[in-house]
Amino acid sequence: MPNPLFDNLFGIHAGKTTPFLHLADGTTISHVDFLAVTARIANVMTQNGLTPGDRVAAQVQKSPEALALYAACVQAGLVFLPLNTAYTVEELSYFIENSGASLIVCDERSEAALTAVANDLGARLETLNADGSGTLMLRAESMPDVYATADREGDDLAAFLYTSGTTGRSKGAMLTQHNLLSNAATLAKEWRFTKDDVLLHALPIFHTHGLFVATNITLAAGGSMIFLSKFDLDEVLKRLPQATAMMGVPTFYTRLLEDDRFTRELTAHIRLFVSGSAPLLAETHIQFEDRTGHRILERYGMTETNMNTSNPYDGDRRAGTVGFPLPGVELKITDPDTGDTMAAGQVGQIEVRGPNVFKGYWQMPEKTAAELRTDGFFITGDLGKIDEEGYVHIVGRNKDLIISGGYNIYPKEIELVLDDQPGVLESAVIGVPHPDFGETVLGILIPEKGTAPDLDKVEEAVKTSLARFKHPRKLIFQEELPRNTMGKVQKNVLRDQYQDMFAQ
Ligand code: MCA
Ligand code: AMP
Repeated sequence: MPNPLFDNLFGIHAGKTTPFLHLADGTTISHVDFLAVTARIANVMTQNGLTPGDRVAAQVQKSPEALALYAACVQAGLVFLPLNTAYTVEELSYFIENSGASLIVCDERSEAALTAVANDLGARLETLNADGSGTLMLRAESMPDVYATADREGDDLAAFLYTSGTTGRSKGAMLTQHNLLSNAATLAKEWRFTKDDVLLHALPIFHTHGLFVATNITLAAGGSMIFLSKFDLDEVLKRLPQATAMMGVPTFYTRLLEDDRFTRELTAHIRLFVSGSAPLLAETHIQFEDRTGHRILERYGMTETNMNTSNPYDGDRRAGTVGFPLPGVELKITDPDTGDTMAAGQVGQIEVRGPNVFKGYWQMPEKTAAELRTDGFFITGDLGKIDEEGYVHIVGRNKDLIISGGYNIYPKEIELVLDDQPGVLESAVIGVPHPDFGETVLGILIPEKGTAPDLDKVEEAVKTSLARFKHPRKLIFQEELPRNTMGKVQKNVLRDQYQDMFAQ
């Protein structure tokens, strides 16, 4: 029975005893062993009563078992919903409830807090810890290591990835099997991945970059991964000589460049460095080439679309650009007011269409209609232009978004928490340049007349509600916010005012 995503990424490796994952402790996991664990987990989920189309919400540390959980969801036809390990229980509750998950998989440490959420929903709960322990694997051990792969069509859902919005409410982007498979196949080909590739994988696996771009491409090409639990500079430097490719957010590359051990010799075995998720400064690109002789290949994508553009593998990888639309992807620049296509060289909003573009937001038809046109073009919210040679440049954002170390942060979500605090009249959250994270979060508080909000209490409230990476790195008071004649807060004025706040 067909299941395109499983068959083409996982099933094709049946019987292969060659390594799929190289772990930090020097051991490896073969494709055969990985598939056996995958089947065992799929059996646990079926025994839990899950059937194709059900959602599985997972907030688990990066581990081979966590990756097998993703594979098992694909094999059993379940919709995988990976969640950032930094999310608070408050944030998680929303995602779990909104998605109507039938199974929650979490670290033992969150079990108590999430049991109530699971009970409310009538969902099952299994635990999976960083070392592979927990109820999920305990039950998996006694399960058969084969599983009758669920029948799926290309248009069936494979994953939900939650992405925040300018209104502060997160939306579940529905990605189909075909969205994921078509993009993996295109990228593997464009970036010349083969079975001989060894990808240094230091990204988290709860986002598009680490899960779909890095992992799916490696699987599509039949290569292997040095699978590190996180980006640890020493470990990455140690493992680079064994890898042929690496993918990262710009912070990975600036951190490497800051270390003298990062040399041309150390990267001699690598054939490709890829950067994305946030803008790579042209100066980082140039500095990287000077140090290593490698030109980083920058590409551009989104949760809703997977990857849209890429600099060329052969040809000029141009600093400050995100290259050309991928084969099968149409990209146009339109006037944000009229939607009309703009002439070459002019700046407008970026719209994309192709097999990579998601199906819509889960149970949010109005939001889907606002961003996904009936003709299939998706309005990305990014501002850009196409130059005379066809290279796409991203020049800004038409959405209020901060990208810190590759994580997206929507100011509205933080402002809602700040505005709620006693003594706070209103607030504005902005992104300002940061040497390590690219951008970081600054919170500006306007106190109510005659009051002085308690900063400790404000910080405590932020901590309870929001993941650590969203916390303002600094909170400052101001008497009032700059506004235009329409009364809209002029965040550009604030950004200019505080742009050197974290400068080195
Ligand atoms: C960790 N912290 C952060 C971030 N990461 N704060 C702001 N922004 C971050 N990105 C917190 C930590 O909890 C810690 O808190 C403090 O900041 C410093 O931590 P540090 O040890 O320096 O951080 P780290 O653990 O080394 O992590 C930094 C990182 C990581 C390696 C850059 O954030 C990372 O792996 N980022 C990749 C994100 C990613 O995969 N994005 C792809 C999204 P405390 O001070 O309390 O200790 S997919 C996407 O965007 C699209 C589709 C695309 O195109 O790819
Ligand atoms: P996400 O919501 O995590 O899917 O983030 C997608 C956003 O990240 C895009 O809309 C862009 O604003 C940004 N992004 C991704 N890749 C790049 C890149 N190479 N250069 C600039 N911005 C990027």
